[in-house]
Formats: sequence, C-alpha cells, structure tokens
Amino acid sequence: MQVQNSDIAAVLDEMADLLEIDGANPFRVRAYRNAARMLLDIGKDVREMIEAGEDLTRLPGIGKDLAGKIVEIAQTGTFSELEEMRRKVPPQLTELLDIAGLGPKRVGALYRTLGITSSEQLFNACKDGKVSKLPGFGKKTEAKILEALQTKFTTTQRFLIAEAAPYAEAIRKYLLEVKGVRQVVVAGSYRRRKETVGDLDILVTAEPGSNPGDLFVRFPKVRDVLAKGSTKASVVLQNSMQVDMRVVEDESFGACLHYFTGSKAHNIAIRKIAQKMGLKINEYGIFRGDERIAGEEEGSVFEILGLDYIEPELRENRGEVEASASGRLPQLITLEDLKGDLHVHSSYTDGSASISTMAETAKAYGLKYIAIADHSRRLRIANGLDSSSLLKQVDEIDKLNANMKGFTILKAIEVDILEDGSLDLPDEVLKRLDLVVGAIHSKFNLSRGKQTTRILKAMDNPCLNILAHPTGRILLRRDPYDFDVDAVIKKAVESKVVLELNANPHRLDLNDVYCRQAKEAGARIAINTDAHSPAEFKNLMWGIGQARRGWLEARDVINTFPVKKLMKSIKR
Ligand code: DGT
Ligand code: CA
Ligand code: CA
Repeated sequence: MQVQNSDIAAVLDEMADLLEIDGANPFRVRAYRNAARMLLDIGKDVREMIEAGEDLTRLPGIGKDLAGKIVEIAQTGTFSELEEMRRKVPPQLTELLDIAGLGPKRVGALYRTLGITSSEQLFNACKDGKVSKLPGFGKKTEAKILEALQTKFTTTQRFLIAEAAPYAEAIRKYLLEVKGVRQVVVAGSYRRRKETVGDLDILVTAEPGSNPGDLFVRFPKVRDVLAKGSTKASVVLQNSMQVDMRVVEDESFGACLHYFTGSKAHNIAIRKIAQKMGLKINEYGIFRGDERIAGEEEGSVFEILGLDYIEPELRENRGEVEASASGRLPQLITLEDLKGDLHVHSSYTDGSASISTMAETAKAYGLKYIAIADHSRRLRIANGLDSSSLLKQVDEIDKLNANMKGFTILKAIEVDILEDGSLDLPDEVLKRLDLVVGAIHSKFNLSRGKQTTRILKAMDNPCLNILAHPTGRILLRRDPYDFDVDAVIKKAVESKVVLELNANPHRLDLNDVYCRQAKEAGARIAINTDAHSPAEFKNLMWGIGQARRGWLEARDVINTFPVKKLMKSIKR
C-alpha cells in the first residue's frame, strides 16, 4: 500500500494528541493539527509531490521543519520526534481519548495530577470524587465520564474460542515456566469449549512460597491490572480480554477445577446432589461435617457423589448429571475419530491452494479423504463454477486419484440453493459427482415461511447429500436466518440429507443444542472445515468441541466412516 495523504495526516494528529496530553505549547499542537487538516483538504497527492521533487513549503502553513517531517513520514511511516513522544507518554493514555468527555488536554491533566493511565483507574477516581475536584472538570464532567465508563464495562464483549486460544495457551506456557509452578489449567467456558468465551479463568498450583501472581501480571500482553493478591489476580489484555488467575492448594485442586470449569448451572445441580447425601461441596473440596473427603482430583468429586465422570463440554445442566447417575453418558467423539472432510475449497474458486495441496495437507493431518466442494456459478464473487469448469475439475480429480495411495479425493460441489429452493446446477451435472453439498449464500432475509420452504425444497432434490452451515450465522456478527429448524431436522431424517456442523470458528453451526436435537431425532451430521486454505484443516478441533457439546458420538458423524462406508451411507 502506498502512503496516502490521510495516512500522513493521522500520524500528524497522533503527534498533536501526544503533545497536548503532555501539556506542550498550544501553538505547537495547533501547527500539527492544521497541517493534518490541510493534507486532507488539498486534493493533491503529497507522495507524488515528493517524488516529483516539488517544494512542500509552498503548501499553506508548512514551514521547512514540517516539510521535512512530512517527507520522513512518507518514507518511513513515522518521524523521530513522534517516536520520542511515544516513549514519553504511556501508550494506554491514547485509549482514554475514546471516552466521551475526554480530550487530550483532560487526559494529560488526569495523568499528571492523579497518575491515571487506565480506564479502571479513572473509574475508581471518579467514584471517589477526585476527578470533579480538578481544575476544568467539575461534577457534570465527572458524571459524564462515569457513565461512559459504565457502558464501556457492561457491554461485555465476548471472544471467539479460536481467538482466545492463542492467549490461553501462551499464558499457560508462560506460567509453567515460573519457578515453583506445578500445574496450570485454563478452566471456565474455555475448557467447556464454548463457541465464545467472556473471559479466561486460570488455575495454578505452586510450591509454597512461590508467587505466580507477580509474574502473571507481567505477562507481556497485559494492558491493565485489575487486582493482584497472593492467591488471586485479574488482568485485562491488550485485546480487552479479561483473565482471572487463582492459586490453589494441591488438596483442593480437583474441587477448584470442577468449580471454576462450571457452568454455574451445572455446579448448582451437582451441589444439590451433594446436599441430598448430607455433604457440603465448594471450591475447596467435598466435606462431611468438617472432614474433607474428596477434592484433590477432579474425578474424585464425581466419584464420591456416585456419578460417572462428566466431560467438561457436557457441563451445562442439560441432563448430563441425570445421565451420569444412570450410566447413560455418551461416548463423545474425538478428533482422532475423523477420517475425512467433506467440504473443502480449492483455487478453482475462492480457495488459496490447488486441489493437490489441499489433499496433501489433509493427508498430513491424518485424514483419509476430502471432498472438493467449490462454489457454483451463482456465487460470482467467489468465481463460482459453471457446468463445464466443474467437469474439468472432475477430470483433474480423476487424474490425481490415480496417483494417490491410501487417500481419496471425492468430487463434490457446494451448490447454491437459489431463492426458489432449486439448485444452481442441472441435475445431470450434479449426478456426475460423488456427493453434493448445498448452501444458502443469498436472500438471508426471506420471511420465516419462505426461508423454510426454500430449504425443505432443496432437501427434496435427491441430488443433495449435505446441507452446509445450515443456519447461516456468523458468530458475533450475523444472526442465523429465520427458518423452522425443527422442520429441517425432521426433513433431514426422512430424506437422509446430512446436516453439516461447520468447523470454522466463526460459524460452528449447527450449534450444540441443534446437534443434540438432530442426533436424538435420528439425523446424521458431517463435521466439515469449509477450508479455503491449507491452514484451515486445524479448525476441525473447533468442530469437535462443538460436536462434543452437542453430545455427538462417532457413529452420529458420517465422516468418521471409512470412505466406502461413507459413500454407501450418503446414498439416498
Ligand atoms: P464466560 O466467561 O462468560 O464465557 O463463562 P464462564 O462459564 O467461564 O463463567 P465465569 O468466567 O463467570 O466463571 C467461571 C466459572 O466459575 C463458572 O463457569 C462457574 C463458576 N462460577 C462463577 N460464579 C459462580 C456462582 O455464583 N456459583 C457457582 N456455583 N459457580 C460459579
Ligand atoms: Ca470465563
Ligand atoms: Ca471469570
């Protein structure tokens, strides 16, 4: 990307902000602001002027000094005085500028008089009434800031589990290197493999006298420290994700792990069982009177209550406690059970890699087959295939298969389900394929009745084998389209159309609840990556997490079958 006037203006504006926070001479601040505004207004490309050797001091308000800095920015993206200011002013201060009621001048005053660098510190200072006493603030401003901060804190942001994972794993590794630390487990919704997590909950056991909290708050990605004690600490990371850490005694570790894995509803159900048996359970253990009778290992918590071990993914109080008491828990599917992936893209459409690269990568992941299911012609932005290019792809796959050992590339398509429920390619062409994956990519906002009819009609076409990303949602961004899921599950059972659990961490639909409903109705599931690049095969793990939350066993998922059995079982 070549540098634009707006990029240079943004750098000059940052300099003005930092100077103003730092309490610099207002004329200096204004010079930078004016220069930034001028660059946005002139309608001439400064980069081109520099390349043509034009004199920038001919621009309004630009002296020799600023002209030199603009050249430096155009060439390096920054300039030396800005770098100096960035070192001088704590970086968190610029984030306070987003809070309503605060400009650089006020942020600077808060920093110099009260030492405030984070929104949490600001919140406390406002609550203590310290802010209204500062010159230029007053009660009204203080109330306004407080209100802005409260909305900021309560719009509880959630994170995709795949977004949280690199942080969870990095903090775990980091803590394991701290002297005296024995065990580190990330509990909470992360351990239950929920599709999104609110925060991370980390449990640590350590030698007596070691102090993991000291190092925890110094993890490099920490932005704010909310609390720090000898057994508990909380931080906010640079991406605004909160992380809670607790140091636990060895003898309580199992009980504590169970407690902080949750869910809260599951914990309450377990506590009821303990109470019925005359026992007390909390995060320190299970007690009969004052005597601790279990809690060192997580398994002992279930055992002492006469329950089979309940996997974390099931702990939502959706019947798992009852099933455990009567020995009816499912044998949950694992990543190793998967033999293939039935929804993979290639560079024929919007994938980044060739069919053979995708196949080789899948093979390296331990899979035995993939189905190349590129887009159909209607999806023009993805360079969708028409009949003749699809048949060319079929030929290439035949050739590749002739040279493959112990691996099969299946011929498929991700065909668009059109508004009237018909499929985007003629049946004669679809019949030439090993399997047909169908999906909706347009008209998400049809009425519930029309959307349902559309999907049911597509499922009536005997060419269709798999309904991909059946609800169309994008997590944290787009709601599912409005349709009757019960009717679609019922149709899946009758028609033998397989429902996809899309393993992409942004989708993960069918969701956990619908997976279980589908299984119990007798429908079958395929866990597919929808990979558009080789790196995306690793997403299978997120699909497995969701499948386990949906109580799925290997036999419910058709891509756990060897290829022959798979081909037989998708026949309609
Ligand atoms: P999240 O962070 O919103 O994705 O969900 P969780 O489940 O990680 O919830 P979080 O972080 O508030 O608390 C972690 C675990 O601690 C939670 O799953 C169960 C336990 N817990 C928290 N508060 C309570 C409570 O009031 N009662 C009981 N029994 N357990 C609780
Ligand atoms: Ca949590
Ligand atoms: Ca928490």
